[in-house]
Amino acid sequence: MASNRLPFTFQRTAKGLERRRAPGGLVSALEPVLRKRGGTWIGWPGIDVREGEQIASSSEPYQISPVSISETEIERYYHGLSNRTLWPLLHSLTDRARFDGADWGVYVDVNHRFADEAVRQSKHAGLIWIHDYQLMLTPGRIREQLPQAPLAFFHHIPFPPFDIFRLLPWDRELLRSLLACDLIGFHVRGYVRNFLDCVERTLGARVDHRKMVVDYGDRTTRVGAFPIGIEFDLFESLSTAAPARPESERERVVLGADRLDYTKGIVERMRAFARLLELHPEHREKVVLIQLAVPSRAQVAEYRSLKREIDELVGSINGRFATAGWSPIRYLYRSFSQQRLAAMYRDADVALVTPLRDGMNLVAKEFVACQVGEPGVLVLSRLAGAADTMREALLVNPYDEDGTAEAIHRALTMDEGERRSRVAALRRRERRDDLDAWTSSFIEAASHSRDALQPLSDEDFDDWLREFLKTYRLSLFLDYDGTLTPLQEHPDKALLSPEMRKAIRTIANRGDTDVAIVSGRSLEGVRQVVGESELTYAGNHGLEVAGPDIDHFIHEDLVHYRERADELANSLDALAAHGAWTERKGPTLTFHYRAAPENLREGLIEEAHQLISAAGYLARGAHCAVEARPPIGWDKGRAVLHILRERYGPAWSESVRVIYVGDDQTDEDAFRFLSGLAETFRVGPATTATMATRRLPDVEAVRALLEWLARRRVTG
Ligand code: ADQ
Repeated sequence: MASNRLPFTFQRTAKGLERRRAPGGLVSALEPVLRKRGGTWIGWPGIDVREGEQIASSSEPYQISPVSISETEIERYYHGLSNRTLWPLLHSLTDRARFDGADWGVYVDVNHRFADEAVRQSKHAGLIWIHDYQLMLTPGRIREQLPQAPLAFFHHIPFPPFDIFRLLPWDRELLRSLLACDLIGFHVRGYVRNFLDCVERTLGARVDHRKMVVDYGDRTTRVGAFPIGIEFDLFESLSTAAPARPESERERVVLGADRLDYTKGIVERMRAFARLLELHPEHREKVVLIQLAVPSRAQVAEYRSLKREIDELVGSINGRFATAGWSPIRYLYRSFSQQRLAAMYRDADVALVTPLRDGMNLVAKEFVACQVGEPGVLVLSRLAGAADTMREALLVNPYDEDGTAEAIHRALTMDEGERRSRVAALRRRERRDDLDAWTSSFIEAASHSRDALQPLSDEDFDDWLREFLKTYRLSLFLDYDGTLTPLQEHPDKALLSPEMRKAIRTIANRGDTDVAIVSGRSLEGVRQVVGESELTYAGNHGLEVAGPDIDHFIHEDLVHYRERADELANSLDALAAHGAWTERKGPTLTFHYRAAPENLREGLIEEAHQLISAAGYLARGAHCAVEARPPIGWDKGRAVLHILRERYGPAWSESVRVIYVGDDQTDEDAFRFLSGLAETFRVGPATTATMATRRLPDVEAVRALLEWLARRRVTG
């Protein structure tokens, strides 16, 4: 399991390392899970651990694996991107979100470090389970290294609607990484819905909203709502065991308990309480609001100014209403033990849990578990995930001061019968859906979430392309190796299947569609292997083009490279032992190492790169190959533009629709050039980044697409 923090955090003091429990709901929730089940907890220990410093203790029945993060990294990764960007944005508090590219860079680095540590620790793991918004990029990196490992993510905070999530400049990267998981869990259905909407609209993933399954490229991910619970029995027994409240303290208590965070609505809550005292003066001198606040994120400026704001507000409300023997608000800015908390929950008449937004909120649940004596009343924000299930609470809108004040009044005056029945229903549910139930259901779902990819159907293509194609002429661009045929050890073995050939032929014969094959092979090579005379061909990644209505094109700088290519090929032949070989393509060449043994590959790649650069070529990695390309600023994107202009004139975009299907890095040049101008499809593994609008899992899916294009009907 990996989360930003370990369950405890260290501080360096004069006496040496001081260990404390880490604050917040995530640790409250996950510590018991590992305590019961064992495992390895990967996380940040709160300090930069120095050589020789021992941080694990023998008291934990699980392993600890610290990830070290320097102070400057914490500033950008944690205080920066996590807490100044993702935290407010995912809570839909967009005004507070700051976007800083330097923060993002460090977030990437640190997430990769967590991933690499998880990979190291994963040998015997039944499940790799990543937690929360600080580590959203971790799954993608793990998946690149462990294509088969069971991998799951739980998101502890809200997931906002598409219109908010897309404000994030790095939305695609985060979504793509999450889709590397087998299972992604959220607290409630609303967040699931938002997430599905985001991957569908941002990445063009295929989503089954009813089954809550996402197909993206070659992967399937299950998404689900798993409302977290608490250790109900623990809180119940702590509150039963706690000493009774002294008779002298007879004032009625309204209780708030939160990390000091602007999402928790502490300011709004205090104002609502003051409003109660205005609207219903009968509560004066009889009721107090006890607000507990755990210090949190004090390094972030917003949190420091929130603290000042609350201090001042408490002063002003107390100043306004206090009498000789009574102050309305008692504000305690510190952490309490679970025993003390349980006693305070039990003795409160009303719990005020009024966040402006909250993933779930455990305080509401802990309060309910502690109602072992006189039943209290829970006033709960509709905007907390907890409100989804805790329907028997008095639900309020925390932005509505008067409404909240009236709800507090109603809670304070509610008769015992109603209080008892509400609390009983709430307790029954929380006892049943406790932390154990949550853990089991999540782990159970994670172990069953190896869904098979749904084959692409006509419905998918209808959705994606029908409107786009409508009455237009279609110009279809297809890469060859890896797109129309599976990648083979030797290019000679990569031949079109009869079905694929038939589909291409039918499309080309329709009269309203032109087909071009754009390949890294030489022009002659690709023309021969496809062998359909009426198509357009672009060879050498577009450096040579020929086809109907197009003058034979050879990039003018190529002549300078013919001889050099021969020399380079000869020197690469020296590496040709162990099955590596050089494909000569006229002015360019490709060095293939697919047949070379794994342990020699790294050395071969490095040498090939050196020889290629020394000859004045650009070396570019491809599928088990290194390409040598002349550095003349021409790529598949330029070639596509050349073909479109030659065939349809400069205003081509007014008369034709373009579809491009490709599977490798060189096709990305075309995807980039065509973005917004075409529908583009990237074939293959979903973990690679792409500029394409959609993904196809494999060559079979390309065939399905071509067959759909072959028989599509033109509608008016
Ligand atoms: P948090 O935002 O930290 O958690 P929450 O779920 O309410 O919020 O948990 C707070 C925890 O802090 C509770 O366990 C509570 O007992 C404890 N606490 C509160 N006041 C305290 C005090 N003064 N001293 C000591 N402890 C105190 C995030 C999400 C939530 C989600 C959880 C779990 O923001 O929405 O419910 O993770 O997924």
